[in-house]
Parts: sequence; C-alpha cells; structure tokens
Amino acid sequence: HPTTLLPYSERIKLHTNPTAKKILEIMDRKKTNLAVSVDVNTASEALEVIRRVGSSVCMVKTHVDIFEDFTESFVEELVKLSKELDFVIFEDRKFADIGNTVSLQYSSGIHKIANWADLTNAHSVPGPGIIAGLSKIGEPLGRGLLLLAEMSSKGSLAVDGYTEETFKMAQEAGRSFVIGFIAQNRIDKSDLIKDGEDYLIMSPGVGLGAKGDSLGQQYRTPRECIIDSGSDVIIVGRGIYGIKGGEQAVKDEAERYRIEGWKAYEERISK
Ligand code: 5IU
Repeated sequence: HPTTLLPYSERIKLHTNPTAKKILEIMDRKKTNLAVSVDVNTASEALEVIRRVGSSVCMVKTHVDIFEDFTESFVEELVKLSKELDFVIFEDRKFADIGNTVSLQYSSGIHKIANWADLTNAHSVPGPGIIAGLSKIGEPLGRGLLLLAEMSSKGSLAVDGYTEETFKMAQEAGRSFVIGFIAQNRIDKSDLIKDGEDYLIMSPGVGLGAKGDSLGQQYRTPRECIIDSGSDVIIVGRGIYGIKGGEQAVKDEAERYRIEGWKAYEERISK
C-alpha cells in the first residue's frame, strides 16, 4: 500500500482538515503513534492518567459518558493539558443516528462534544446523512471525523462489504471532515484509493500482555497493527492505565508502548 511507506511528516500536506494535519504534526514532533484510551470511572482519575501519559501520546481518547463527575471544569483542564502536553482529544462517541439527531447530540446536551473534542467517530450504518449532520457542526470548528469501518471485538458485523461500503461513503463525503477510519486493517485498499488521497487508520484492541478479555475484546501487538496491518495509530486502554504498580508504572508502560509503536513505524517506512 502506497501510504504505509510514507513518513507521517510527508502525509501532512496530503490533508486539508486542520485536525488531520495536527495529528500528523504531533506524531512526527513527539515520535509517537500511541493513543491512550482512558476508560476510568471518574473525570479526576482520567486527568491523573492523562498527566502521566500525556507526554508519550499523540492523542487521548475519552468516553466522557462513563464519568460520574463530568463537569465543564474537566473539559477546561483536559483542553489545557492537551496544549501543555501536545496531544489531540478524541471523544470516542460512536454516533449512530440520523443526521438531525447526531448534530444535536454532537453540539448539545451535558457534554457539548463539538466544543472541545478535536476528533470524534461515527458508525456508517445510518448512511451518509450521519456525516452531513456531524459535519454541519464540526467542520466550521476545524474538527475531524473517523468512520468505524471495522471493530476489534469478536463476531463484529463490520466486515467485508460493510467495510468497503464504509470506505466508499467516506470517499464520497470528501476529506474536509472525514479524515480516516477506526479499523483493524489498511481498509483504504490500493485499488480503491485515488491519487492524492490519504486516510488515517486508527486501531484499538492493542496489548502487549493479554490476548483478549472475557467480553469479546481481542488484542494484537503494536507490531502486528503497524507492520502487518499498516495502521497508523495504536489505541491502548487497560494495557496502560490498568497496569499495577502505581503512578510511575503507568508512565513507564505508556513509554514502552510509544517505543514499540515507533520502532514498528520506522521499520515499516524503511522497507
Ligand atoms: N474500541 C475497541 N474496539 C473497537 C472500537 C473501539 O476496543 O473496535 I470502534 C474502544 C473501546 C475502549 C478502547 O474504549 O477502544 C479499548 O480499550 P482496551 O485497550 O482497554 O481494551
């Protein structure tokens, strides 16, 4: 695949969306393709994890609907940390409704995701109206969207034709707002991708320890993701924030994944 041989720095100019450019710039500057997913119960715990791992990551992924103590001040602190520690904020909201509803969910409610999240994601199952509804809110703010083309969990129905149609839906929407995919593989296949197009492939389901959990999650190593499958960003949750040994252990584990991910990327582009 042509993209897998290009350094992140050379892909910046292939994008017009400000969030896509920012992600690639940060990856290049901080030498990291690691995103940490902070699926903890409280906003205050999440901020503690982010302070520890922030310097090792290009992106912090949140599920703010998990927090018992979500407030506006959490958002202020998160945005402040994203500037100090130089990372992008990705709210893993997985929108899945019609365009009109998702535009309200994205802009309003308690969380007002569009106000602070650089990046969010959506299922393709409702059809292209979901992209139109979200882009109406997010594009004027310079935000980016990922479509869910594949999932890491066992038995996922997002395979084969679904994955391919998801790619085509993104392609038809254009890359001013849709900047890539959550996927397990380089789904922007070389026979589908057009000249000058570039997409960011971000993969959850990454771990150096366990092979999965009891609820269908399946883990691959950073090498498998980046070299064998050609993905661009590895997303790690429990493998980092769940490590035993206290604050320093979490920090060290994030660095371990950053180094693994970066080594794999350097090997990939040198092929
Ligand atoms: N996540 C997945 N798989 C997917 C998608 C999202 O695991 O296919 I789409 C999310 C769920 C969780 C994080 O927030 O990524 C992975 O966390 P762990 O590394 O703790 O399994």
